[in-house]
Amino acid sequence: MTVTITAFERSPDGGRGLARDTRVRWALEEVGQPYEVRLVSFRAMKEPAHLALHPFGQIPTYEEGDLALFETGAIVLHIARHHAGLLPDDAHARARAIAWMFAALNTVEPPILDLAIARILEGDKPWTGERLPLVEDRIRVRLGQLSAHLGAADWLDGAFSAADLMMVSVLLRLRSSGLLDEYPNLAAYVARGEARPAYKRAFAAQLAVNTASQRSAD
Ligand code: GTB
Repeated sequence: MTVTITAFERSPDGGRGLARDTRVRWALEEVGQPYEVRLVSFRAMKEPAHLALHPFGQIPTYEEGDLALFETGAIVLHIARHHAGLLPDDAHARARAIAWMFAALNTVEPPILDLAIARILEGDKPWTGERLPLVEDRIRVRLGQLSAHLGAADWLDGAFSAADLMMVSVLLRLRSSGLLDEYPNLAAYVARGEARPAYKRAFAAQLAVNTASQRSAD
């Protein structure tokens, strides 16, 4: 069955892998599922054809036969449940891996998104100087807790799983802030994720799109 995802026609990050199609591409690469990509412009994302797939007018979406999904957590979990390699077989270990996926999205990602909003969307506000250290400290609390859990382990709970794919994807957004470097085991954890051949293929694929769109704009 053909799998089609959507991605930015031109990502605001210029292809640094921060847009959320990268985590879906990574999951598909990990399980060896070929996929097609439909590129969408910001305008097309808000038009009825795309809104029928994604009620919030965002990317990525996932189509497989008559199944259409949005939300990267749901998409990656769907891929992991239907292919070997991203979730443990043991029922308890599987449930824990899913719990860590939720933790990445619901507990770790929100303060990281707050930082992106504070810097990018609200960077010119008079209160930004006071707000930024508060937001950064909330991230440090989460990173400290995550770092304590990970300790010297390679992955969150045994072998690499969709939990690590999601957590590394979320943490990657912090790279430019320098915050990750305050936690050497987390920096090494993210580097381990990025070193996976499947991640490299996913990154290269989204970069190729953005390099091509940059060329056509020149
Ligand atoms: N909760 C949803 C999910 O996980 O699927 C969130 C999806 C989402 O935020 N999609 C963004 C989007 O479509 C792209 S990934 N935005 C357009 C819109 O809302 O109109 C977020 C993103 C965008 C850009 C960068 N960047 O340039 O660094 C990083 C992340």
